[in-house]
Amino acid sequence: MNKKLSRRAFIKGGTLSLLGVLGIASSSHSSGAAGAAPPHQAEHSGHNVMPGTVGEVDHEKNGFNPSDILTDFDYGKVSTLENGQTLREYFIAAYNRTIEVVPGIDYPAWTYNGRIPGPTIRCTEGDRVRIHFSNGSSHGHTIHFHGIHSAEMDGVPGTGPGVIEPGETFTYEFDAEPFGLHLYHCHAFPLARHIAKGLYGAFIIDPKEGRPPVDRELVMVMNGFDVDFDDQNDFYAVNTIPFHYDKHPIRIKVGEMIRIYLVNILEFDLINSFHLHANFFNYYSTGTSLTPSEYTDIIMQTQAQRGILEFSYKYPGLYMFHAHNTEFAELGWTGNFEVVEEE
Ligand SMILES: [Cu+2]
Repeated sequence: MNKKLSRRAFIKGGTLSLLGVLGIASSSHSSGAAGAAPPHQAEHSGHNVMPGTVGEVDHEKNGFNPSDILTDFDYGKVSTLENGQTLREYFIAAYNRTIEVVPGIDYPAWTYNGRIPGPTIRCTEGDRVRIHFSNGSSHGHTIHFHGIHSAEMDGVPGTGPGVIEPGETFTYEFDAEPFGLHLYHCHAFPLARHIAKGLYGAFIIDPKEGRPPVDRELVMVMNGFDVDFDDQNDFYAVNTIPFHYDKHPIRIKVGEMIRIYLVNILEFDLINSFHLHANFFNYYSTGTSLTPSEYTDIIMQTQAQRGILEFSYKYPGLYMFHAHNTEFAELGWTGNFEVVEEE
């Protein structure tokens, strides 16, 4: 890619014309143009509210699909310790992997378990969490968990095991607290590079008594990709692939209670946001209380900030959700809920 083709140039030069050079064009089409669109878009004709990318990335080759990541919770290998405490063991390996971020653009990513975001680690407050980490990549990495634990288990260079070098392993272990929505990420330096390359994931600690039941729970990790390595993002997304939920709307039913675990790990930009169309949601900042901190249709998060959203839709239809930083939305961070009547 031309080094001069920075993100600002993308935008200044008119996103679509420049993206067109890269084999990307507006997929916003009228029904009359739908016949010329690739088959997957014809199927979803009318869903692409935003201009976006044409075609589909190779999810199989990538090794993960953002539609599956939404509901893919890793509860670990469960057993009981002698003291009666629940032990959850997780196996996380860091390795390099090429990810097709948008059709035709491969990104040399660093991953936990070959996917971005890494596995959604889920446990209950008070559980013993044991993470078997092995580094199969070509660089030294760590896993730094947000939560309460000893310095040795903090996953930062210079403390405890420090950086886990290629070929090495380390077992992080701690009691899960406090309940809430947290995250984990690599803390090796340069930090921005290690995060931007893809080493992060959501970490959910459920309250002992659980949260009130809902119909569906979804995980959304807001991220971005700097594909030309100029320390500016070229694409933005939820769960890695720009425009994915725009092309593949998330289907829910009228009246269904939805809970979203929303984490912002976006590097290089100070603030990210989430806006829900034609609706309002209860927001639980960091998920550390069962009482909502806000009733709103937009929240903003800086890097590592996270929170839980709860809502249901009153009317059927197609509803957008996206960053209200419109620049981010136009570069991929946009999606749709397809709300259908109860059958
Ligand atoms: Cu790293």
